[in-house]
Amino acid sequence: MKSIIIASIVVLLFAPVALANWVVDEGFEGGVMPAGWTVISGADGYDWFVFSHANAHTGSYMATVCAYESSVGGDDWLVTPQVLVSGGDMFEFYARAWYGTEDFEVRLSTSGNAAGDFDYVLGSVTGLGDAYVRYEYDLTPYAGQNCYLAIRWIMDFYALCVDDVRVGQEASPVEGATWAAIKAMYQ
Ligand SMILES: [Ca+2]
Ligand SMILES: [Ca+2]
Repeated sequence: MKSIIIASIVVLLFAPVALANWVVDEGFEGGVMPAGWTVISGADGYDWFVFSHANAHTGSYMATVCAYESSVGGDDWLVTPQVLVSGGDMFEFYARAWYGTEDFEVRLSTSGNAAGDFDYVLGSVTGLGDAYVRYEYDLTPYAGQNCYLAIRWIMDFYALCVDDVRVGQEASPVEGATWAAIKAMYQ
């Protein structure tokens, strides 16, 4: 009985820690661009959109963008909702080329969500092939700031596919360790 009471107290005390989780966790399974997301097209009028295809990383849907003319295509931004960043937060996603290879940048804005606001380049990828690769970026340097994250496609062959975009962090494992430590004290 004592252990049940202690366990209950521990759960109550540490529930907020356990709830710390992804602020954005988007697999695009709603079938349309989710509320709060923004897309910015280059000159060709082809935008990022949500599409059902076997190229999805998980489920049926992914976000994708294509272009048919390299002269005007491939300056296309997929922008997350605004997120208040906490220390230890990550920006992660999966990306692949439709075929051939594709190039893209990963950018962050601490102001607005227009293309010119993304002053910080978190990563620059060239030659991504047609198998999914997981990318992750530590957002700790931006803790305490309201940020937008963007994937800016730079056309190489034809199209870029993105799925399972997350901002934040996994539920902390700390509560498990604390629980064990407190149980040990009373046993
Ligand atoms: Ca998906
Ligand atoms: Ca475009």
